Amino acid sequence: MKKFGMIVMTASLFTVSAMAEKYSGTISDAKCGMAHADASEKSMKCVQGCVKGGQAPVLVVDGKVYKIADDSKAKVMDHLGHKVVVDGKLEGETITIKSVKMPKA
Ligand SMILES: [Cu+2]
Repeated sequence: MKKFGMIVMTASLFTVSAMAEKYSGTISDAKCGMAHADASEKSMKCVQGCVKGGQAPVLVVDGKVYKIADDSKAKVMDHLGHKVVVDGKLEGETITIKSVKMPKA
């Protein structure tokens, strides 16, 4: 963790725009999108089912659906249907994820 912090600090000296940002949202799937942004148990089960069925996981933030970069998908597999705070970088419609946390209820 310490090493990571150093890298972030060093990087921020050069460019601010490349820094990761935090996004609060819900992990849903590409088929159901915003329909599952409520993080209810029913939504959770559907998202898990859809992703197992081959749908891509997505992040829903404030009613907008963002794709998750291919190399970041593994990071949300434990959080399908959950409300999460994602630390990552948004490029166009796709988010690259550094870390995923569940906010304290
Ligand atoms: Cu679904």
